[in-house]
Amino acid sequence: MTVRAEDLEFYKEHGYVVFPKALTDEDLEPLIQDHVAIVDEMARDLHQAGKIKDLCEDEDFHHRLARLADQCDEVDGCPDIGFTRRRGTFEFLRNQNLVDLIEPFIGPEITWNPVSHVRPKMPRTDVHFHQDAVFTTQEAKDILQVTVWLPLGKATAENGCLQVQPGVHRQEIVYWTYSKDLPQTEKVLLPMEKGDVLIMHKLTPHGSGPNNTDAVRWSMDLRYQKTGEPSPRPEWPSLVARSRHDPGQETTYETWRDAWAAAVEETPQQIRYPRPVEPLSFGGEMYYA
Ligand SMILES: O=C(O)CCC(=O)C(=O)O
Ligand SMILES: [Fe+2]
Repeated sequence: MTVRAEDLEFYKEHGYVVFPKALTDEDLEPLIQDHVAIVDEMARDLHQAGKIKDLCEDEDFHHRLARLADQCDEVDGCPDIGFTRRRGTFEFLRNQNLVDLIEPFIGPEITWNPVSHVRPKMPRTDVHFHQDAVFTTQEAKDILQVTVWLPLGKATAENGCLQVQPGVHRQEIVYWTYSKDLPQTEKVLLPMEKGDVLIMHKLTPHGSGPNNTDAVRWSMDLRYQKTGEPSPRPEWPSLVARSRHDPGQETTYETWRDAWAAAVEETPQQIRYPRPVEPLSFGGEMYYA
């Protein structure tokens, strides 16, 4: 799919843009199959530890993790990308259709950074409004970065699709204290289908309401930045997803996998960096072009 001038205009004005049917089932299948396997492993481990009675093998991908959680309070998600470091997931992070969409927003030298998650949003849970710009070290606070959000099934008002506050990014302010000081402006619901991709500015406030279904709302939220700028989470590995200048610089699966194995050995828990206490002007590049 090509990004049109009007898509970039919409993004500049509203701070987000949705690309319907940007990815095919074929693009998403390796990623989904990795997570089918991850949930299956979780089920077997829980069963072996005597924490669940039913493996729920007949449940589909959208329900199985929720049925495991029904049986065991300690299940509230699944291990994240760098902890499972599967090949299909790695390949997805640098999928050509995906990276083609990102390039007009940050340029041809594209790095995926580790402020990126697979998010099985469980029944009843919600996400408070925030800007993604706050998840960073102070050293990397001004980098050019976009959030890429995509559902692995249907995301609806009922299961807690993403919501955004359009236009707030144009204030060029980082609300470091998270939800507390965010301006109260219109919230727009973004129902999305599997295959749709949202690209969002790092200063756009967003969140999601409760998942009022008995299924998991699976999604990925990924961050991509211009290569060469500091990482917002330097203790965990990034990967060069595309380099037009020197494709030889693109990270291989083995390098990424081994770097993550070493990094989580050293830093197993996500670090919460100190944040300024007041909203502050954003000092970085707002757009690539
Ligand atoms: O998936 C959600 O509900 C929220 C995700 C989020 O905050 C993000 O993608 O940055
Ligand atoms: Fe976010």
